[in-house]
Amino acid sequence: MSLPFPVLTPEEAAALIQNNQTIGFSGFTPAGAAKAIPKALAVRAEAEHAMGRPFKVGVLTGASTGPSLDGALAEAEAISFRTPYQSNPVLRSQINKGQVRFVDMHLSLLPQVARYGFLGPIHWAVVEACDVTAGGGIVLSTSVGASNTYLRLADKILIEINRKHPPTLLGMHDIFEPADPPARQEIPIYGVSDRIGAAMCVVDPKKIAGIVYTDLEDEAGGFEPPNPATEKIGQNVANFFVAEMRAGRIPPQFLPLQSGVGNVANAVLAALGDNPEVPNFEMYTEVLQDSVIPLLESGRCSFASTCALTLSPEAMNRVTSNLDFFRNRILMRPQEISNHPEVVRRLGILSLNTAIEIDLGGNVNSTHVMGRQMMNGIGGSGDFTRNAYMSVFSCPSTAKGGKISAIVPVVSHMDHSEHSVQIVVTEQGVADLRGKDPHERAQLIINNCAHPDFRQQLRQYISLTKEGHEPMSLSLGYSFHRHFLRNGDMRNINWDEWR
Ligand code: 0RQ
Repeated sequence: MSLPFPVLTPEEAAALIQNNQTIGFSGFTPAGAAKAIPKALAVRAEAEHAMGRPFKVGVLTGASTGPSLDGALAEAEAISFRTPYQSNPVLRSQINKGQVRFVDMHLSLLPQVARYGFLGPIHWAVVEACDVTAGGGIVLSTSVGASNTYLRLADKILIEINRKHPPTLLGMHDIFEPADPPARQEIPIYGVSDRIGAAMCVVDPKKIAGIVYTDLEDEAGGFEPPNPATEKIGQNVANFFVAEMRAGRIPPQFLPLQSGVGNVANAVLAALGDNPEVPNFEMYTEVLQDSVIPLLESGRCSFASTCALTLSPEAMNRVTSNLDFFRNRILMRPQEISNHPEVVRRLGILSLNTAIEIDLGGNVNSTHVMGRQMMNGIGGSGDFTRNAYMSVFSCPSTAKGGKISAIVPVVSHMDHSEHSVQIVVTEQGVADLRGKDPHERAQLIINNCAHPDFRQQLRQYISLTKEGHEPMSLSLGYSFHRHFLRNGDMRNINWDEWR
């Protein structure tokens, strides 16, 4: 049956969007991101710029996206404002030069912040779907992100129907949006696989300005195979959880896992899957990467609740060619629900996230290199860390060929405080900070997690601090960073230079 909506080319769809408007795009990681319309919008922006006319838009998404959205729009210098997360090199550079206003936000908060009107009006929702009904039912594709909220709030809607994804993805989404205060009630998820919402988003069909047919793969990048450091980190995390289970602090049936994105997260999941002492587990997480698909197939992971299927085309094919199997094992939820503090706290999530640097108090910087240069953003790491049953942060103990210590006296930017971070893991070992005071924390982190090249220097730092509850020196706290910026290396500090 043909749909009662105008069928547009991407260019015709892009022509409807005006300078200075705000667009809520689908996409949580490159999974399910709109692709054809943003690319055409980038071409339009370049043409407008060539004629000397301004053309920039505000870009809201679920999280990062791929080259066709963030990449194309950034290269066209068409983004004025961006939230809540990104990972594109061109956009990152524009953010760090102050050319794009970027607001780094907890992902669970974004939909409610948009609903409360804190981000201003949302003129357009541009979402990818695998099916649309004449009555305004929209079956999203490989992610939910904040699409359900944008579809409801936006003045007008453009839909990319991507034929790469079969309409039979129907049933893999669980669309639920809480009421706003003072009418907010509990989110009734009591187990990882509980379904609480609808299989599709439903909008007023009059808002649909057009549909664009596409046939485009998601743009999820592959991962590097685990290296010795990431492999060791994975084993350290798995062994720690097994020891906690033996000690009775994790119940024998285990607890649901959340895992961030990236190479370290992938290696940790692989190690947990390989460890025979870790029982079959569930995941309540925001992103499913390739490594989870074989774990679901083998039964090591019995169910995965997520916001996005961030899969390579090969892994996605494995899912779509066996949909009856995966439909009973995967549920995609809005980011407001996949990352909701209430649910994370109730289910007792074991959270695994990655740090750029960690300080001696256990404070974590996940976002800014040398305190100034934005990497990607906080993403969902804060949603989970602050509310987890056990919150783990891991990273290699050094970066840039050993010149940078990931363990520093004081983090140069703080995303997760000592009050939320419980366990620190590097390839060197595990620092279990639970129930430890600041001086005990510092000793554990130095002895168990810092690279041997930096342990002595970190101990010297502590010896130079004055008596107090925290081992803190206001003058030397950033000595490692300052020494690096001057010499290109954090090693061999001359303390007298920085006092
Ligand atoms: O630089 O790209 O130039 O080689 O940072 O580091 O070791 O490859 O690790 O890919 O797992 O990324 C924290 C950035 C780690 C990521 C971060 C440099 C290092 C390298 C990448 P190169 P690795 P990963 C889920 C939850 C925050 C949000 C989050 C992240 C590059 O995991 O963005 O967890 N997390 N969200 O060389 C200078 C240091 C460094 C450093 C690493 N101390 N100083 N450079 N690097 N440490 C996501 C969502 O919510 C969707």
